[in-house]
Amino acid sequence: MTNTQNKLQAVLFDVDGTLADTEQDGHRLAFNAAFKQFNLDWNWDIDLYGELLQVTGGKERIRYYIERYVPATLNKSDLTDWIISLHKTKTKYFESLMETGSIPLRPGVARLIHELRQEKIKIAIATTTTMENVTALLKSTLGEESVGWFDVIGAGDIVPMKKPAPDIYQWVLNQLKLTAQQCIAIEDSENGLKSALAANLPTLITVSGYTRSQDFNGAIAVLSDLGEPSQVFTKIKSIKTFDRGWVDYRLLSSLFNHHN
Ligand code: XBP
Ligand code: MG
Repeated sequence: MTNTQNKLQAVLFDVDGTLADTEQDGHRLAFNAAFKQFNLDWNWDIDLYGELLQVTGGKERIRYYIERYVPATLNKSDLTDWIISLHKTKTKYFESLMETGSIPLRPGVARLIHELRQEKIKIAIATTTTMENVTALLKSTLGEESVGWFDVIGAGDIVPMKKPAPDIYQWVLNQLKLTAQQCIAIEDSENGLKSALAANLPTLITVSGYTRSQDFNGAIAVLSDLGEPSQVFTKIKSIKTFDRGWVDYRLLSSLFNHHN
């Protein structure tokens, strides 16, 4: 089964919730800080933000919030530009927050990235968030040079349709010049899983703060996290049994071969 034709060639990582738990104490706080700067009395608390997360993309999320909770704002003549500028301010706050180093990578993420690089397996990113945010997170957690470790980074508005549409994964696969059958995606959310599956990618889920109770039908495995030898993952669902409690290249390859 493991000739080069069907050997695992690349791992495609989602960012928010997968590399780091950025939503509750990262993006949410940055949105609220931007609202304050714009003299808005909006406050996205933890529960409300959980509801708003069903809409991927910050600008799209702001628009959804306006439509549902503050529809009078729809009368603004320059609404689209205003949302863009509010979101730019939010991005600045998110970048500053990342610079403080307050959001760490999730268990096993750094270890797996280092190992995949050593094994010469391509690594890529497919995310809804902006390139500025990806860069800020990578630099603060893995170091200045880490952005260059990724063969492809697909982020934000590079495709018109955000997850759960398959566009961002298809864009990354095109850039990698690989097929979905040569790769694995790692995701944390139902929207992310839908997006990866619609691009035909076998997908491993590591659940995150807001996504624990979502529907992960179709995933090749659902785990608590990527695990470490000293802090093993909990298996929630899997098509196969594991001989270890941390996701490494060997475990990913065996999941990949089992799926193919
Ligand atoms: C991430 C998102 C993003 C972030 C905010 O989803 O939905 O919208 O919450 O980022 P995924 P921006 O992990 O599925 O990619 O404000 O930069 O859009
Ligand atoms: Mg995610």
